[in-house]
Amino acid sequence: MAETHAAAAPPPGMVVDRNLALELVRVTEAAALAASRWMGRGDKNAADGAAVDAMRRAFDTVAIRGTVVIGEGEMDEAPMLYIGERIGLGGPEVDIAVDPLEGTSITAKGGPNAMAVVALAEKGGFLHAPDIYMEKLAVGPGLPPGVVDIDEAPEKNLRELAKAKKVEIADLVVCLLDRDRHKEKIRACRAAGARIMLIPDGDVSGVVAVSQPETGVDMYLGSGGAPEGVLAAAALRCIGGQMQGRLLFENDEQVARAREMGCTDPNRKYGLEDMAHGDVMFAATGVTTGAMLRGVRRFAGGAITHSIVMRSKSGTVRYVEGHHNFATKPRAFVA
Ligand code: VTB
Repeated sequence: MAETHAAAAPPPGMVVDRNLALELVRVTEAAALAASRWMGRGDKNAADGAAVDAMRRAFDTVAIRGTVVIGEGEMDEAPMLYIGERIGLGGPEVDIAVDPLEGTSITAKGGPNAMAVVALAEKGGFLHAPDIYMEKLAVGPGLPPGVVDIDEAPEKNLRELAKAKKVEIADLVVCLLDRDRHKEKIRACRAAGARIMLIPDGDVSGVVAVSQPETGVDMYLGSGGAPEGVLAAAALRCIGGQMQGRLLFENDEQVARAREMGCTDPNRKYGLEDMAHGDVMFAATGVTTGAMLRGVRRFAGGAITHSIVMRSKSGTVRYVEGHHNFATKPRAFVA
């Protein structure tokens, strides 16, 4: 009898989505390579533009039918990777969240922690967050659910976190963006006895740091971009940890805009699953060296990149070191 291979075929979508997580790395590598040319050049817009352009081109080689839901802005304000833009070669329908260069100012100044970031979810998996501020609170994995809460004062959250981790509050480190608007939170954390780590920009890596013991960060606190909040939530879905977010509105127009995008309750407290649910993948490549990733190292004819890629379904976290030869690399990926 003729042998049939049909029975051995993988379930629909399986091979495709297994490969996708790793393919995303090529997209963040391309953006990081392009942005790295602008490191320390004092021009954050040029750095961002280079990353966006390279990431957009790299997406043309990925086997997805993607829709950008967290992107560079509205169609009329962003030429590429705008919200609603369709990207990819064709394949499974997925939603995409991007920050081609998280830390444009850091890159321009040659500071730490800048990276290119992409997350992917099944259709409808991401909160469609408008580009406004979000209040954020995050702690790492292995803690009792609800150990901290965005509605509690920093003192109380620190007390509960110290208890759960069986340490003193003085052992805890809280990471916040270095902004005047965080003065009161910083004061409260210090008054409770905690130590503070202030970062200049880049709160995606600030939030993710809570899930990486080697960073020494125990809690992330404060307001930053809402789109960055969704990207950080995608990462924590894969690597573990707890996070809550709440949109911060400055005027009625922002409330209306959020409503249009599906955020109908302005006071809603978003949990991890509300921001990124289902099978989620996350990839990031370092542009400048930080706690999580090494920056791009360029040399004659090539460069080395360092990336993280992870997936919520399997929980596998991979670090990928890419050695790029510019003489042989396809054009879409050469910075
Ligand atoms: C953060 C940070 C970004 O915006 O979300 C921050 O992660 C928040 O806005 O890298 P402010 O700078 O206004 O505080 C960035 O700095 C830039 O998008």
